[in-house]
Amino acid sequence: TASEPWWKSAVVYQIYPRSFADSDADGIGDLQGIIERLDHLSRLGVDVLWLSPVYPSPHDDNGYDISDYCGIDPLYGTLEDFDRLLAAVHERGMKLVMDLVVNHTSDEHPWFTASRDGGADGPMRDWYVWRPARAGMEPGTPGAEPNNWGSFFSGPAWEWDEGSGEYYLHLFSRKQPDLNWENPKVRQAVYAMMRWWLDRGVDGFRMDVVNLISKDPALPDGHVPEGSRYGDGSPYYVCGPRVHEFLAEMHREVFAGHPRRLLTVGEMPGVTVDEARLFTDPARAEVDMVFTFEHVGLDHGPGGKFDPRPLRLTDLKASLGRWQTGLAEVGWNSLYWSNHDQPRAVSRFGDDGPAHRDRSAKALATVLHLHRGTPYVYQGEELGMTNAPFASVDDFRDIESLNHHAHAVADGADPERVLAGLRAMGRDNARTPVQWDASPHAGFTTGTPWIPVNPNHLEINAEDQLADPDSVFHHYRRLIDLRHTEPAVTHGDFHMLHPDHEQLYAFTRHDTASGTELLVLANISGADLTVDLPDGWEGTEVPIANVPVTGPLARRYTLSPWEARVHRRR
Ligand code: ISL
Repeated sequence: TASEPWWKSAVVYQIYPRSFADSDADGIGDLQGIIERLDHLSRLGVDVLWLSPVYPSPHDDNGYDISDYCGIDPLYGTLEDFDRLLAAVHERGMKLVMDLVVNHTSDEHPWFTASRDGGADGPMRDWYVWRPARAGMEPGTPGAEPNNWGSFFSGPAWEWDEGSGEYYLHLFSRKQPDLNWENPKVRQAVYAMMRWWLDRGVDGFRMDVVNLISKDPALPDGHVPEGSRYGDGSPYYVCGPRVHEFLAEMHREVFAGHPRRLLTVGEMPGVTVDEARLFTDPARAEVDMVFTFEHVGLDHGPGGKFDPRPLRLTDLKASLGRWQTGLAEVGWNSLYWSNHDQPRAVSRFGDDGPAHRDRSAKALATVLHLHRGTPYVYQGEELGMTNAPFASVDDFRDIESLNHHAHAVADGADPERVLAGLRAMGRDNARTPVQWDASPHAGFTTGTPWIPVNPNHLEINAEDQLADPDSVFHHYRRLIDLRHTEPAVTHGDFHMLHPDHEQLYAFTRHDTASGTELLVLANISGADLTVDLPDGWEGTEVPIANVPVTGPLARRYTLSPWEARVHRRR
C-alpha cells in the first residue's frame, strides 16, 4: 500500500566486494567487476545492493578497519568507478546501500593517529577511548589493562601505547580502535560523512555493530566466564546507556526529511526482541530494521562460536517465531541465513551433501523468504554455494579465525579440535570467491585469487544455473518474484504451526486486507515426513515448490526429504 515503506516488499543482496568479481586480475574483487556482473542481479530480481566496505583500509579486517571514510580503496577502484557503479545500479531500478562502520576506525585513520600522537591531553585525544593502566600495575603487562574485557578477536580489548602512556579500547582488532561516541565532535563528524555519501546519491546504510557505540562510561570489569581469561564486557556495551539517544540524533541529523526513500539497517550483536521493537518503531525514528544474532547463536556450544553443537529445528523455529511475534505490531524484521561473517546457509542449516544440497538450499530459501520481513540474500547463497574445504590453518585468511586459533592453541587446546571449529564456523567459508562458471578460478579472476575458489565450482556455478530452470538460482528468482507480486508475502500475519515438530517447518500467512492465505510446508530433514494439513487446504494452488507438484494436496500428505511448498487460497 502507498503508505507502507518501499523496503517492506524489497529484497536486499549483499556484495562482499573482495570476493565478488575481479576485473583487473589482481585476485581481489573490485567495483568494475561488480558493474560487469549487474545483469546477474537484475535477473535475480533483487531491489537493493548492500555493499560491504570499499573505503581505503589497511585490510586488517578486510575493510572493516577504515582509514578514510570518504574515499575508495585503490584495490577496489576510484570514486569515479563508484559513481559509475551507482549510476548503473540506479539505471536498473535498484538502490545501493553502503556499509557504515563507525563503532571504530582503523588505527591508520588520521583521527586516530592525531589522537594517539597528540599526547594524553591533545585536542583529538577524546575522539577515542583512552585510559591509564590499572592502578598499581606495571603498564603494558598482562592484567594492567584498564578493565578485564576481552576482544571479539581474542586477547584483551585494550592496547598499550608507549608513546602517550595510556591504553586505547578496541572491541575488535588492535587495529580497530573504538571511537568515543560520548564526544559530540565525533558524532557530528560521522553525520557529516553520512550526508556526504547521501549527497553522492547512495540510498542508505547498513550500520556495523551500531548497538555497541554507547559504552557505560565507568567501563566496569565484566564477569569472567568459566575457563575464560577475560571478562565479558557485553552488559556494558551491548545496547549501552545512550544508544537510542545517539541513533535518534543520527536520524534527525542525517535522514529526517530526506527527499529520497532511504533504507537503514543496524547490525546488532546481542540485541533482544524488546530492544528491537524500540530501535525499529517508526514513531521513534531510529532505524528501519536490525540484524539480530539470536538464530545464528543457537548452534554455539559452551565454548562459543568455534565450539559448535547440533542445532535443533524447534530452537530455530522458536527463535524466528519469537521475532515474528515480537515485531508483528511494531517495527520490522530483517531476514537472513548468512552473510560475510557466517558459514554458508546450506552447509549450516541444510545438507550440503550431493543428495540433498540443491533441494535443501531451496527449502531454506522458501522458509526464510515467506517470513514477514525484508530478506537479505548473501552473494552465492542464490547458487547454493557451500562451505569450503580448509586443509590447515594456513588456508584461512580471517583475523577472527587466525587469532582464535593462535590463542586457543597457546592456551593448550587440541589444534585439530580448534581446526574443526574453524572449518564449521569460520567466516572464510562465506568469503571464497563467487562461482560464476566452471572455468579456472570460477570466472572470478584471471589472476590468483586472494583466497582459493571452492573446487565444487565445477558443479555449482551461476552459468550452469542460469541455464537450468530448476536451479537454486531460479528458485530464488521465483521467491523474489512472489514477494513482488503477492501482497500476502509482505503483509500477511505470521502463525507458526507444529512448533514442537523436529522435522517440519510449517506456518501460515494471512493477509487480512486481501483475505489471501498462504501455507508454507517444509521438511527440514533427510527423511520422508507425513503431515496432516489444517482444514480447507486440499486442492489449493501451489505458487512455488522445490519438487514437481504431482496433483492436488490431499489432507494427509507425505513430504519427501527437504521438500518445501507454498499453498495459496483466497
Ligand atoms: O559473528 C560475529 C560474532 O561472533 C563476529 O564474526 C563479527 O565480528 C560480528 O558479527 C560483528 O560483525 C561486524 O563487525 C566486525 C567485522 O569483523 C564484521 O565483518 C562485521 O560484519 C568489526 O567491524
